Amino acid sequence: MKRRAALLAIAALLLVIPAAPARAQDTRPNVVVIMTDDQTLESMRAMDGTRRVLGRQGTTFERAFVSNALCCPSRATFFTGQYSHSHGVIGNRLPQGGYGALDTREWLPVWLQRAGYRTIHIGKFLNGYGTDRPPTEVPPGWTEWSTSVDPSTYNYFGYTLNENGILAQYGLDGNPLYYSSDFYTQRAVDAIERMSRGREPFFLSLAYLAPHSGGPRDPDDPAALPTPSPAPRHMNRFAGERPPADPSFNELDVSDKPAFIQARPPINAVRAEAIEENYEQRLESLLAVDEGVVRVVGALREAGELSRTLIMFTSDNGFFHGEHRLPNGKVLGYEPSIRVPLLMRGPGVPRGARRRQLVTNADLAPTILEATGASAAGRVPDGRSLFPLLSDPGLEWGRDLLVEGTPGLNQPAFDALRTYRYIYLEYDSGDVELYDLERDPYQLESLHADPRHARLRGELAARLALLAVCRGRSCRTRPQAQISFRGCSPRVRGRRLESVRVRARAGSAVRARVRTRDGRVVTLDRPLPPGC
Ligand SMILES: [Ca+2]
Ligand SMILES: [Ca+2]
Ligand SMILES: [Ca+2]
Ligand SMILES: [Ca+2]
Repeated sequence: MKRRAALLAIAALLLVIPAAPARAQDTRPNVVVIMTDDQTLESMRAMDGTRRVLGRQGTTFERAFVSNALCCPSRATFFTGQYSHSHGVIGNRLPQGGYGALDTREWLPVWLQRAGYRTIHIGKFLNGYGTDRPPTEVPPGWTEWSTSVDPSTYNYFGYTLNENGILAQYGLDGNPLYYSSDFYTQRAVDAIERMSRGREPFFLSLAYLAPHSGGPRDPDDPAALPTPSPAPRHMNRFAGERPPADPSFNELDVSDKPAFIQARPPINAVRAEAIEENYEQRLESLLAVDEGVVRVVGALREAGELSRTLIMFTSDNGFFHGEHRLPNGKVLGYEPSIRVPLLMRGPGVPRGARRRQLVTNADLAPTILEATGASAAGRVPDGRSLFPLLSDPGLEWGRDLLVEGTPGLNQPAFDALRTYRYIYLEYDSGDVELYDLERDPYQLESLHADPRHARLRGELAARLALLAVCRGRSCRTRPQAQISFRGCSPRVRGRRLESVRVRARAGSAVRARVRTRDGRVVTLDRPLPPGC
C-alpha cells in the first residue's frame, strides 16, 4: 500500500516537472562493483553463492590480473583505468603512494557524477584514507559515502566509518550485527533500496576488508602470521582444509631466483601450520562476503533493478600461502599474487560464459565508462573496455600486460611484462626472472640465464622498457602482423610468427588467429576481396 502511494507520488511529480527524465526512460545501467582485499583466484571455490549468482548468470574472466599487487596502487588503478606509473600511486604510504598521493579531481566517481549518476562508496578505500589528511574529508565525486577510516579499517569489529563527513564507530563491543562484512552488506542493501526510488542510475562501489588480515585476535590464531577474523558463525568452517598441493610451496631450489628470495629461509613446521590456519580463516572470512554478494543481487532483484545493473566482482590483488618460500603477503609478480577473480553480470554480459583472454584491472574503469556513456576527462586510461571481449569470445588484442611492483622491506621494486606464455621481470636490484608458463606454470625454474632464451629475453626487455612508461594507446601495442590476399587466399605476414589459423567469419570476412614466438596471440580481421 505504502509502495503504491509512493509510486503515485512519483507519478504526480513527473506530471508537475515534465522536463526531468524519468528513470524508466534512462536506459543506462546501474553499476555495482564488489571488491575484496587480497583474495586469490583459487579461493573462489569457497564462494558458491557468488559463482551461482554472478558466474552462472554472467561471465567469468579466467585470466584476470592486477597491474600492481598492492591495495592502494591497485585501487587507484580501478578508479582511474591507469597503470601505477600513470596515476602516480606506487605504494600504500606517502610520499610514493597512499590516498594522499592520488589526484581525485578527475577519476571514476567524478566522471560518473558528471554524466548524471549517483555514486556511493561503502567499506574499505585507499590506504592512508583518514591519516594522510583529516578523517572527515570526503573526496570529490561521491553522492553517498560510508568509508572506513585508517587505521580502524583493519578491524573486523570496532571500525570507524566516515559517513558523509561525520565519523561513527561500530562494533566496539563485538556485537555480531556489526561484523564489518555483514554491516557493509546491509549498507549496500539499504543504498540499493534508496537509489532504486530515484530517477538517475547509480554506481555502487562496495569494498570488503575480507579476506585481508585484521583484528580481533581469534582463539585459534597462529602466533607466526596475521590472519583475518571470520564471522563468528563461520569460525572453523574450513578446519582441516589444506591449501591445494602446489609444487612451488617452500620451493626447494631457489638458485634460479633473485637474491631476496634466495635469502629467505625454508618454511619450517611452525610456519607451515600457521599458513594452513591462515588459509582456513581466509576462506572462512569469505563466506560472509559470499552471502553479501547473494544479498546484494537479491536486493537488486527486489528493487526491480537487476536486469539493468552491471555487476562486477573482483579483488585488489592475490596472496601467497607458502609459494616460493613466501608464507604470506603479495606485491611480487608471481602468479598467486597478480591473478584475481573477475566475474561480471548484467546488460551486454553473456550468461554462463567464460573468457580466456588476458585482462587487467586497468580495464575495469574503461568498461564502466562504456557501459554508462561517461567519459574520462583529464586522464587517458591505459586499459580498455572489456565489452568487445564479452561480445566476441575469439577476439584477441595481442597486447602485453604490465605488472608494476612496489619496493618493500624485503624486496626491490620491479616491472614485469606478461604474455599468454611468458612473464619477464626486471628488478631495481638488477635481478631478472623469465618463466615459460606453459612448461612451468608454477614458476619453478627461471630461464633468464639460459642462453637458448637470450633472443626472447632481449625482445621482452625492449618491450618492457616501453610498456613501463606507456600512456593510453602505447600501453596496447600489438604484435607486427598483417593479413592480405593473393586472389582469394589470405596470407599473414609478420615478425616471429609461430602459428597462424585462418577461419571464415560471417559476412564474407576472415579472421586470422596469430601466435607469436614470445607467446602473444592476436586476431586479424579482414573482409574477403570482392567476388571471393
Ligand atoms: Ca589488498
Ligand atoms: Ca584470526
Ligand atoms: Ca581455525
Ligand atoms: Ca627453482
